[in-house]
Amino acid sequence: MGSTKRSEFETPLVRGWLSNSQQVQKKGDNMMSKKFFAFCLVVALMVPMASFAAEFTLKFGHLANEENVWHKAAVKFADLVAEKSGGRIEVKVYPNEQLGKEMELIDGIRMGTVDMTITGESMQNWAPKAGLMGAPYAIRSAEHLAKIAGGEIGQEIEQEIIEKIGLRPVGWFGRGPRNLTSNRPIKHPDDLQGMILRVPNVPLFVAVWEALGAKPTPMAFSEVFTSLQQGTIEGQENPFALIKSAGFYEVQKYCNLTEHVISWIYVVIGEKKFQSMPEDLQKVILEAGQEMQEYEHQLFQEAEKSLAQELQDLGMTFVEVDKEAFQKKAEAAVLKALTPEQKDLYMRIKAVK
Ligand code: 2Q2
Repeated sequence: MGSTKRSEFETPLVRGWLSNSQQVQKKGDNMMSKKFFAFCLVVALMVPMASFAAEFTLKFGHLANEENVWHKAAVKFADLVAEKSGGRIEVKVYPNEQLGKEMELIDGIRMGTVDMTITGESMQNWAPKAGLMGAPYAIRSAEHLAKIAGGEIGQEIEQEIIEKIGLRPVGWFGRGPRNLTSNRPIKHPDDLQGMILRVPNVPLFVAVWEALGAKPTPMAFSEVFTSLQQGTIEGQENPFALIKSAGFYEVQKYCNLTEHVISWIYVVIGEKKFQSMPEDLQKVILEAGQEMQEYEHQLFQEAEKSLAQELQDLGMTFVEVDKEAFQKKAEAAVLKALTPEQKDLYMRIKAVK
């Protein structure tokens, strides 16, 4: 490297210091002394940091933005963990898929480059039972959802997620119904006619929307807004909360009330990372997860009260759909797509009163 290239440490102050110290040195020593100075600076900066460093630093990435209750709950988790562990665990939260897309984060946790994320039915790609978290028209209401996610079936799914993916759920968040947004009203499956529709990477969603007559395209969440804006996709489907926080109302006129999926989502930590922690810190993670879940449930319920009105105030037109027609076609497609083991679980979900 030529001696003309300035070191990043050469602020005016440093340059003054360097030129003074260089006066007493031979010309050939200049590069060496600059490098040595930079080295000393780095060491000096690192020493105090090292003495305060946490024993475990957990990188927690997710797809929602700072406005979304998921993010607020994630930040709450980080605070709770810091407090309960007396600073021995630090959780760094990265919103907006900054740390990677949902699928990349799952891979990252498996490889050990990421530690935590928020994920749900996309885990179907590794754990078949997780696909049932988002089976269209299986869960009927928030009450039904709480019985499934918080009951035996939820535990069974959590167990499979730990065993097959190596992700350990530390809390779950209930979600509002998923609705289809578009730039033309969709009242009946017949109105879809080849509509290019973004879906998350969930094989069951692809199968169902194909059967309904659309052209479903799996895509990461962070790409949806721009793709809608540019018209490479015509619609997407999500609960009110993400439609609002991601600003989809700016690029979609209609919110068609299909309410096709009522699901929940998990906050997960890599099982290997979790098992590498001493027992007292594992307890901290699980306790903080539980408190985060309660905190999120409150925030969620509060937000849900006004989201429909807010989206309409922001310019979206709500469309009542022929839900029976959607449900009939979707259910037939679900039954066709499921393996016998998945079908058993689907039936058990539906049978819970
Ligand atoms: O549309 C999305 O990307 C989100 O609603 C979620 O990521 C979706 O529900 C699934 O990918 C969850 O695993």
